[in-house]
Amino acid sequence: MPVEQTLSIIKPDATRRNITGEIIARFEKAGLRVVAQKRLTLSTAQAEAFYNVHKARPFFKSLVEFMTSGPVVVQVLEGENAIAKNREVMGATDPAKAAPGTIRKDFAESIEANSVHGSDAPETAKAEIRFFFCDLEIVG
Ligand code: IDP
Ligand code: MG
Repeated sequence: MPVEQTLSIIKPDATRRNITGEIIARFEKAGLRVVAQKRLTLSTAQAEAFYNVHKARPFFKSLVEFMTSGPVVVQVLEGENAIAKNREVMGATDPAKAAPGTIRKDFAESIEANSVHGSDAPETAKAEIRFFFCDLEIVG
């Protein structure tokens, strides 16, 4: 299986509850390695740009407000099949539909405040990593 990198965000509902370590442990136990990481607060313009693909969706404004409501931890995760593996560990978008043992099943507060983001394909992973990190900041 190919070694991939994917962009992960630990969202404001999780930083507020001080559970970033528990979430990172889930990634590490699944064989994903944190090769870049920083904590920051997104501006409205940054959150709008990051979620631009969803700008026509009814939840867009609320999503941007939520994502700017507190700090996030942005990370590059690396490992075999990292993009799909991360999505598996995260669970479905809606915690009510997420499989047992997934991050969203165990930690998400709602379909919006669902604790984590993960890239969904190689092209989006590349663009989302570049959105937050330069090459110097990614250390395998
Ligand atoms: P994903 O994060 O599982 O890839 P997307 O469909 O890409 O899900 O949606 C991006 C984010 O938008 C979700 O993680 C969640 O925070 C929010 N979101 C998605 N669908 C809804 C909804 O129906 N209501 C409110 N927020 C939503
Ligand atoms: Mg998505």
